[in-house]
Amino acid sequence: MLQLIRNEPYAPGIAPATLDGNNHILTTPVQTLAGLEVSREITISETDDVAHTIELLHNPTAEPVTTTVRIVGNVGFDGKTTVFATSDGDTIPEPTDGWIGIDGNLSSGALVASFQGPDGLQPSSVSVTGDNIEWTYEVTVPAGQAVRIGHSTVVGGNRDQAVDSPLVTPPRLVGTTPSLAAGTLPSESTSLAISFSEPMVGIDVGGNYQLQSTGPDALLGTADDTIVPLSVSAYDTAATLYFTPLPDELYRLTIRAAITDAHGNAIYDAKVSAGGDYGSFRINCNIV
Ligand SMILES: [Ca+2]
Ligand SMILES: [Ca+2]
Ligand SMILES: [Ca+2]
Repeated sequence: MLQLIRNEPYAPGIAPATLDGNNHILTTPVQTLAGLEVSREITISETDDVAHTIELLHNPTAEPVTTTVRIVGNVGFDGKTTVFATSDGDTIPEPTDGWIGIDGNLSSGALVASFQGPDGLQPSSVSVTGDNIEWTYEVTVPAGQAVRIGHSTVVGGNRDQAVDSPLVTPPRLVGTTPSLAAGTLPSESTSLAISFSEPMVGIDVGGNYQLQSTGPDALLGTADDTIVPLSVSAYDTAATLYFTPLPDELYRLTIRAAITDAHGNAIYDAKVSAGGDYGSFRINCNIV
């Protein structure tokens, strides 16, 4: 990870970094950039494959310093670099995303980058370009004070492992009643209960679900699809959808990304994101 203040790189030269007594926190030497004393603390967790980095910006002057901090990391996946998920359910890195999942298009391990400024400070921009991830903050450090910008990287053997780190824990769809494991529901079904891995926001809003059937052309996703009216009752980790008895047909249930956990994380499912339509969770079911 490279840090730049007003495009000047933080490169503290040959002075050695220091380890704390437990060998868990690495502190890099101080370099003065744009009037700020800049250093970095890196904490490696033994238990969860997470590296936490704190960019420490200390203002030793008597005036506030406002500057641009750009943090650039090489993710190491070269030309295969793929953003497979972000916290809001799409694959677009944005300043509002709490985390970004990146891998080598399923060819190797995966990582999740999480960045949170102090007091809710959001980056002004985030991008993944080539195999670099880069985020930029506009920061004002008050006179005589310090600002810490934290970011963390989780490494996993694959997408699921990286995303299931305690740092991220996006909600998952646990299952349905009746089960959709076989891809079917009984004919004339009138309800479907959906359970999630944690309490969810927005699960009680009917508009956050869409049940559609193929319509006359027997194809899903075309203009003649029929939207099935539904109602929902929900609490905590579960929602039950109610509808009039469904005739035999192919249906698609879309669970919208507006349904999130308490931290705004959208539902994550590797199979769906790999299909390139991660914004909503879909179940194709033949009702027979
Ligand atoms: Ca996003
Ligand atoms: Ca969660
Ligand atoms: Ca159709």
